[in-house]
Amino acid sequence: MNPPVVLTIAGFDPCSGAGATLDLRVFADFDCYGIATLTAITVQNSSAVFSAQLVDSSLITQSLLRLSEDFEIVGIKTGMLGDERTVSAVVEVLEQLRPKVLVVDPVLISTSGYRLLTVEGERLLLQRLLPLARLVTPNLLELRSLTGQAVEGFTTMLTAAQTLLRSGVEAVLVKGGHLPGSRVEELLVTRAEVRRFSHERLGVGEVHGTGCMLSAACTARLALGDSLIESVKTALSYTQRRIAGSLRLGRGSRLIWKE
Ligand code: PXL
Repeated sequence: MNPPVVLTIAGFDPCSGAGATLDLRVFADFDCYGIATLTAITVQNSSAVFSAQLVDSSLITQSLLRLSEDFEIVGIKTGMLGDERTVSAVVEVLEQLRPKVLVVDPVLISTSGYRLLTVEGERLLLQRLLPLARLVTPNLLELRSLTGQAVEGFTTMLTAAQTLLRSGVEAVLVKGGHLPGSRVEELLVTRAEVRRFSHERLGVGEVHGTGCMLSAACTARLALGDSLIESVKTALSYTQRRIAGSLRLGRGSRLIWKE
């Protein structure tokens, strides 16, 4: 039987530590056939993002249309989208395609402080992309920015996640890694239930691309037909193992390698 075809719509990180090339590695790990539409070429190394050239939105539209007329795309993930023109090009195609599995990683700002989505793009993502999505995977800073609410602990994390559900997205997975403590709490919130996942902080130091990895793994598992909860559990434990196996190849953050 053929593997499911899964698409990432994301930026290019020349370190392969995040973005589309990392997503393709994750899809392959889960025996999904990965394809990609690039939204941007970034200039970065393992220490920082320095600049980015966005891909023309008409090229993105053409790429999405050509891929979707050819393949039966079972799952789609979005990562770095850059600006409002890209978000609206992506939304316009996805409103036609109505993919069963759409996972939105709301990539806003790199750890080094470089903006990967404009403010107007963020507004469009909230208003038009999230209503099409099965899952959105913000970290605490992204959750704060998307809801305008302070997020300082478990209770405020839950309230803000419930606010984000009002966008129309089916589920919110909040990554709690930015909160202090020896354990990391992750929270999955749908209209029907709240699940809390907790694990020991690995303490290996800054690892690049863990958010991309988690959302790509969720996309692959959902495309393979797992339930939302099973997909998230599998994706979280896979990401933990990969963080444990990360390497310091450059002078900055560790990069994902093997388990
Ligand atoms: O980790 C967020 C991210 C996603 N996509 C691209 C990136 C980054 C962070 O640097 O460069 C292309």
